[in-house]
Amino acid sequence: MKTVFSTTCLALASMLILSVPLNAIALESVTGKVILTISGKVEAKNSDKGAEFDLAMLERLPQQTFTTMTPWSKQPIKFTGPLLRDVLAAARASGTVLNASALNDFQTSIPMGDARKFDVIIAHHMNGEIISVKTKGPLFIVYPYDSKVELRSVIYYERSVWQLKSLIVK
Ligand SMILES: Nc1nc2c(c(=O)[nH]1)N[C@H]1C(S)=C(S)[C@@H](COP(=O)(O)O)O[C@H]1N2
Ligand SMILES: [Mo]
Repeated sequence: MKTVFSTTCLALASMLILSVPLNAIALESVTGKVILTISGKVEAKNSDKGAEFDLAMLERLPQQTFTTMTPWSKQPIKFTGPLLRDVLAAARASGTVLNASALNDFQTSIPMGDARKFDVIIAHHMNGEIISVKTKGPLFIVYPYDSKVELRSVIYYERSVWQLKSLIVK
């Protein structure tokens, strides 16, 4: 009886040890079109390239919505998307800098600290609609410019990558 019990305990314990970390590390596989690839220093990979995301995966993360003035319009714009820090956490990214690239080949570096300090989002909806590539989509890195004076500067406007396609974590 004692042996059966300890064997069961051992089996349960090893199942826990094996399954918990694996579930925590694994990133679900992509079923739709890949719109964001995070490579470099990421631990949760779902492809050779790194951590790939389709729209549904980004929409399953907690969503933030804010309305802010921007350099792109005279009217305030409502943006919705997951927090950059939550997307990075999903990819288990650790590093100091993000090298962001856009569909139009624009590139810029974003300090990782921005994701912690500010509620930066990777927006996939603008004024309640999917963002078309023509209108700076499908993904747009947006800072809550109206929430802090310091964010209304060219430093952060330049880091506001529209048509975002990839992030390399350095
Ligand atoms: N994809 C993409 N994102 C970009 C840029 C760009 O050329 N392509 N320009 C950056 C710069 S330098 C600024 S100041 C802001 C505003 O650029 P815009 O007025 O040309 O849209 O977007 C940033 N994001
Ligand atoms: Mo700029």
